[in-house]
Amino acid sequence: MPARWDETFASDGLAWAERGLRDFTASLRRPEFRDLYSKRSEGELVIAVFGKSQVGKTELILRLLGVRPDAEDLRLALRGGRAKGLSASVTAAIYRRCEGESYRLKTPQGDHSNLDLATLREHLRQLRNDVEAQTYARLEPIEFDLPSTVFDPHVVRVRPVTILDLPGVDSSEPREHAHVQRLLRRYLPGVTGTLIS
Ligand SMILES: Nc1nc2c(ncn2[C@@H]2O[C@H](COP(=O)(O)OP(=O)(O)OP(=O)(O)O)[C@@H](O)[C@H]2O)c(=O)[nH]1
Ligand SMILES: [Mg+2]
Repeated sequence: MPARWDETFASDGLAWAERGLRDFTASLRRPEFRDLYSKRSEGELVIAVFGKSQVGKTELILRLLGVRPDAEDLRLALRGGRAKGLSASVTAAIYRRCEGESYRLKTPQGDHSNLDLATLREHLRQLRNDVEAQTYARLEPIEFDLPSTVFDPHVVRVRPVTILDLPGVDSSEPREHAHVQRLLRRYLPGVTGTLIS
């Protein structure tokens, strides 16, 4: 016998909606989408930063997260050896603060911890080579753990927020265009909001 709406609602609160969202989330086949939706259902905001190449998207995110403006070596490493003016971020990325003193980079190809900045830069250089050679086509965000020493100690995190760094839409490197287009088509419809920089 079908349950009456008011009975279900009165006894179950909004649990039915949460169950529906869980089932929907579990049904998503693409793991990177599933992860973003589960963050949303946990109340975590997911914001994507989208815009042209070399306009300061990565810099904006680092500053929003509270990375110190004078952490120049980190910024250089994140460019993966790319000269100023050339497109730098080659795939979607998420940055997090961690308590240790070293860097960690997690990609679908491996989880690299205890990194110094020179090694981090080399991993990113290799990743770019793989994207350009079309031997890397994974769309999950790569994840950076950044040590607390590069953060301004006065910045307070008020609410969980995941900021997704995307490569520039008009990258200067034609060999990465197809990968970038796939990333944008994949992520822009699924996030809570988009910052256009
Ligand atoms: N003066 C100044 N320079 C900035 C600012 N924001 C970024 N830059 C510089 O502009 C360059 C590009 O910044 P990124 O943050 O790498 O730009 P992006 O949009 O992430 O570039 P892609 O990853 O290639 O798409 C870097 O050399 C930054 O140091 C800013 O507000 N002021
Ligand atoms: Mg960038």
